[in-house]
Amino acid sequence: MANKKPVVVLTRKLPDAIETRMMELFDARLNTDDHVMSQAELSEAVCVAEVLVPTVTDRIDARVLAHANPACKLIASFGTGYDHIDLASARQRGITVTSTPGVLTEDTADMTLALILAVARRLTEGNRLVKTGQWQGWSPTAMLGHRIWGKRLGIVGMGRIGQAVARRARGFGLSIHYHKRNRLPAVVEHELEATYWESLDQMLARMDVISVNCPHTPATYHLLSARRLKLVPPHAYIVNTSRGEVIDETALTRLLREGRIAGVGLDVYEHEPAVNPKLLELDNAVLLPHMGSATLEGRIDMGEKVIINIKTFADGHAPPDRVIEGF
Ligand code: 8YV
Repeated sequence: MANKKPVVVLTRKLPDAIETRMMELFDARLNTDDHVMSQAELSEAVCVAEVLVPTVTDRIDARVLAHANPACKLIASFGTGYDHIDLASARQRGITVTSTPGVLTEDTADMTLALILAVARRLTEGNRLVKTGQWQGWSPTAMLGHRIWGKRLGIVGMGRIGQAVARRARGFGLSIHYHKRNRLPAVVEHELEATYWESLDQMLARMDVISVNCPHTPATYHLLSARRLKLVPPHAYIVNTSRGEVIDETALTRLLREGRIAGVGLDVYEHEPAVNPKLLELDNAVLLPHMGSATLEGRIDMGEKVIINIKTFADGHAPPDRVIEGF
């Protein structure tokens, strides 16, 4: 990249401290009203950008990338997941792609535990009861949820976030089980006191709580398919803070409505921001608006990572958080 400041296009509004620093370092073009860019706007953005900073709300597909300025050589995504970017097209065009791994692990794991507790202990129902003035006072049989202490937690995908969930869950007395393509080293399994299940089907059939913590890839699309969801015991809860596409949302909704799954805690959806309308009607579905990593600290850390990736790249070095290299 030449000596002048690179043109960096931000598709969404980022925290003030990050935008200020980006304006000092780069020729940064901001999205001040934070609207979600259309595909046409994204195409225009890559046409002027030397570096594009997209987020999960942008679909950077082959058609968008076809408009890329030949000088556009870096997509420095603001987020850990990169399933919104067509990596094959980026690679073909010699565009390097980076993400922001590591800095939202703990926040997302916190939210996973929050969802497990919220579903099992009916937090949102209780909150609604009080706020709508319908609470008539304590009763021995009111608002009964289920204990999580002593139950089995099955983690689907045991990467950084899955392991952070496991560490927390042990503190809540859950026994840890996991399924992952590649088994963890024995020393890590030992530290987490985690039991490995090579067969996802077998694990799902024996858990009390299931947490989805794997990324969305072609291999994990509908990993929790209608067939697999039917293996889940009717008393079990499912939480997902990863990507909606990993679960067949239509099948999940149907099984919930039929009482064949006890409850769900979802932070992500298959077609977000759209949510299956039938889910909205269910008391046993705790639904959050993709806020697993939404802490100010986390967003600033993510922004710092984006800046480091761009700066390193602009200075002629390999950026640290490469998903693919375009050179
Ligand atoms: C981010 C996420 O906030 O990083 C991810 O993969 O799912 C979110 O928590 C979002 O991706 C920002 O682009």
